[in-house]
Amino acid sequence: MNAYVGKVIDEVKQRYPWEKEFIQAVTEVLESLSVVIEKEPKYKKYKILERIIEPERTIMFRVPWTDDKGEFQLNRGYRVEFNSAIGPYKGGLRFHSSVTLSILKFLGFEQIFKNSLTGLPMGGGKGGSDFDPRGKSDGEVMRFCQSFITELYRHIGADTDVPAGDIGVGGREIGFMFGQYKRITNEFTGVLTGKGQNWGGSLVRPEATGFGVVYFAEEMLKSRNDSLAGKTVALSGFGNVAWGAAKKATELGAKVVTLSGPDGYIFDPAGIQGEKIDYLLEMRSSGRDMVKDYADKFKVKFTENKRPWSERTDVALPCATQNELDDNDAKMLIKNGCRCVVEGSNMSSTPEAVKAFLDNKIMYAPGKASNAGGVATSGLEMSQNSMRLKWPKEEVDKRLQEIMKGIHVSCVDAAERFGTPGNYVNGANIAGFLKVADSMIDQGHV
Ligand code: 2IT
Repeated sequence: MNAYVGKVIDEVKQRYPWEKEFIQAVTEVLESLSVVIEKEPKYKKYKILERIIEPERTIMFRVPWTDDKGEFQLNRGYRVEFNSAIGPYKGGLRFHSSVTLSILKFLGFEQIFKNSLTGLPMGGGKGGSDFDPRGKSDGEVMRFCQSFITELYRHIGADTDVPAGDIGVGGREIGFMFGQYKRITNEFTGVLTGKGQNWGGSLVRPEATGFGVVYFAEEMLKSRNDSLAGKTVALSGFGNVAWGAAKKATELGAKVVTLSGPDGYIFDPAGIQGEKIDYLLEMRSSGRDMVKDYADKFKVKFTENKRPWSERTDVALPCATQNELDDNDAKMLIKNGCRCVVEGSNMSSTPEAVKAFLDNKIMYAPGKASNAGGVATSGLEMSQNSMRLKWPKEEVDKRLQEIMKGIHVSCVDAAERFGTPGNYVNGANIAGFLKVADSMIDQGHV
């Protein structure tokens, strides 16, 4: 590893020793950049690495709300405005009990490179709260969202910072937050994406992350004269990303056989298709967060407290959350003949799992490349909002497909140009970095 890169990684570890996920994300990206730094001394001269790993601004606040019994409740709210070199901060909000500043810094950092890869003018940001929507009533979720925005509204804006959904934040939450933002500011603007179809949302945005993952997988397979048709797919999660991925993979002729939740995973040998895919939406809106409901309804195998990676499949699409696929899982997948792993969640695989994939020449795509379809379509929603018009479904889907193809080409080209052909990790990190880093140099030391 390049000495400057090593020094910057060591400094992050010393400065923020408790930020485990953030250190993991920084280490992965910076290791990929070693070869770029060797070739291009300007990045060291302008201290780009030190600057790019420090958020431009971090907002932390308390979120008071009242539950249905009238009791006072309190959560912590955050927005990490990481990098605005190529556009307004853009990235989702996550509401989940596991949310910490480390998680949001890792997600915001990944978002910088992901957004750059889309080719659209979007900077990187992420936010959220340790609020857990599970088991909460609509009224409680609304009061929480209103309180959250009552603080956050002053920091965001259509040309400043445009949040969207992530885990625990879907159409309902975006609606409540948009309503409160509009009420406080007296402005109807594209300040959030993932909006409802009647009030500024883009068609295909709900499906976009999952569709994009599958379009990317298809591009990877195509580069080896192969395709998804006839392949068996292991999918994890059952939320928004898994839903879109199941839909599109099935449409392209693959058979999706697993789903997972916090309670375990299901195996459906007949394939998750048709009304079974629609049932994912019902499971999600029930707020129970249990995939066992699927097994009970469709009478298939449920395995408690396990992930689906021990099943024999050709392709794996992890679509649940970070570090959901470890060393052992990777080895099991490889042993069982899986040849293609495409991440739907952010940083799905641990560093050891990634190493196992690369060492074994598995086609592996990191989330920041393969799940960029979600934020890309958010970018398209912003464009439509600015123009005050709405594109038909076919137009949005066509643009999404083109963007995913473009990201695939960027990754392949950068990997090849910097000496590691076929390595999508290096390709994504390098291609995403160059545009942001050069923009930072152009704009001076700010
Ligand atoms: O991780 C992600 O890219 C998202 N949660 C979507 C962000 C967005 O602004 O649409």
